[in-house]
Amino acid sequence: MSQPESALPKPHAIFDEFDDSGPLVGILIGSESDREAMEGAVEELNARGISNELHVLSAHRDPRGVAEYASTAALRGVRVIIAGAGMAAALPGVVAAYTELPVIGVPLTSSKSAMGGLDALLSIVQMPPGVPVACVSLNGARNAAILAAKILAQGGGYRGPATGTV
Ligand code: RP5
Repeated sequence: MSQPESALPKPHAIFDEFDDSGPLVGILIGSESDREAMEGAVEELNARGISNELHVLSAHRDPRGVAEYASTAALRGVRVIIAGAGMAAALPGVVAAYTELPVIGVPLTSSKSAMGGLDALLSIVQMPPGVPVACVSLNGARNAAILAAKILAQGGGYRGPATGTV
C-alpha cells in the first residue's frame, strides 16, 4: 500500500539547514594560542574582500567538532579551508580526510615547538598518498590566504573524476 506523499521521508531535508551563503574561506586553528599567528590570514582575506570565518577546533581535543565542520563546510559554501596548528599538527590532515575541499596547512611555531617548528611542518607535509594537504612556510598565514585567493580565482572546465570507464 502506498503512503501519502506527506508521510514519505524527504531525502533533501537534511540539507535544509544549509545554504550556500557561508564564507568562501574557512580558517581553523588548533588552539586559542594559535590565533595571533593566524591573524595575517584574516587580514589578507579581508583586504581582498574574501569572506571568511575563523574557528578554534582541535583535532586532538575536539575530533568530532573537526569532523562535523569539515564534512559540512562545502554545503555552506566554503571553497577553501586553511588550517593552522603547531606541535603534532594533525588538524589540516584530519580536515582533509573529511572534505573534498582544498586544504592549506600552516605549520605554527611556539615556545612548545620541537626543533623550531619542524614537528608541525612534518606533521602537515607528510600526508599519506591520496589525502593531500598544501603546506606553506612556518607561520605562513598570509601566504596561505594568498594561495586560497588564487585557488578561488580559478575557473576551468574540470568537473571531477569520470564516473565510468570508456
Ligand atoms: C596544537 O597544539 C595547537 O595548534 C597549538 O599550536 C598547540 C598547543 O596548544 P595549546 O596547548 O596552546 O592549547 O594542537
